[in-house]
Amino acid sequence: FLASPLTAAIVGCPFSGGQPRVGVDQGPIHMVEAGLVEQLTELGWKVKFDGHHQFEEVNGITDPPIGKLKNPRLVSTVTEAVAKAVGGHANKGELPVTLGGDHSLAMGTISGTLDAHPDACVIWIDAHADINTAESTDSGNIHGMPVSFLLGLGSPIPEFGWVKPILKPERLVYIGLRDVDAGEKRILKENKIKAFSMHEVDKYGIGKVVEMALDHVNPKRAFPIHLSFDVDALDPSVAPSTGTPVRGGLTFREGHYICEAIWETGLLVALDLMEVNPSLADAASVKQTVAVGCSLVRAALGETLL
Ligand code: 5AB
Ligand code: MN
Ligand code: MN
Ligand code: MN
Repeated sequence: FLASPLTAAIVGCPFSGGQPRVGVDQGPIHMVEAGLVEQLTELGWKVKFDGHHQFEEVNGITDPPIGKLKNPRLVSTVTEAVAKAVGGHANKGELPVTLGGDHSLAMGTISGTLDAHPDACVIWIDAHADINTAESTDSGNIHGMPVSFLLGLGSPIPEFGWVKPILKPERLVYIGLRDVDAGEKRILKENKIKAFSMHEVDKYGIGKVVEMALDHVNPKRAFPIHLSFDVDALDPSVAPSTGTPVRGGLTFREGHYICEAIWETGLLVALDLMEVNPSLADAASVKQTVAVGCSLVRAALGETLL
């Protein structure tokens, strides 16, 4: 699905409007400053990076809540722009690597991927399911909702009219869940969405879990894969600098194994690395989290241990 020479397009998204904590917009800036572009070049990729996207111009819009949803117009405007950027790269056979920023951005990245690769499946690595609807959300934070928009669940919101319900429930699988709201559990069951929580990771081991996840979402290993990785899937001891840490997460190796195994399929067409927040925790923790973010991206783009 990718054109040669293999080209990665870094889509830096300094955006935090999908959640209340400042600083997550600095995640992509720190990851690029840590040398991500050079690291991917070193791996043999042609890397396109024309600077981080500029979202300031929409920050001034009048944006009262719609129902419980916070910053709805801002999130909609930004994610639509991200969809165009990611879709543009994917349609040229490039592999978009979107750096967040909060996970509401995935509304845009996955829309962009599916525009270029309508058959693509989504592997969502997260402590959370991010599948609340406008009705089920308690927090009103849209980073907890992108999946429901992509699936077309919940009542339509005119301000998000550009988001097409293009993701089918059977093309979505989760790994790493451990903090799922009651309403989200109901939504997962009702829509028969496959999820491997930390319970299954403990029970079967990560190797088997990734195999079962691929068997579910990509039985013939024929569909392109969009990997959306929320750094909070990792245990807070591994990735402390993130807005909604939850204990009991993936180890360093389990997180990397997922990325390596998906790269080995030869089917990866898009990657998100989300929710790195360099303003949370001490300097050493920030450095550690940024470094882990970069190494997850490298693992997903073919870095091997031998
Ligand atoms: B993240 C929560 N379910 O809806 C909500 O970090 C948390 O992108 C969402 O996974 C976490 O606010 C969103 C309680
Ligand atoms: Mn670009
Ligand atoms: Mn999360
Ligand atoms: Mn998330």
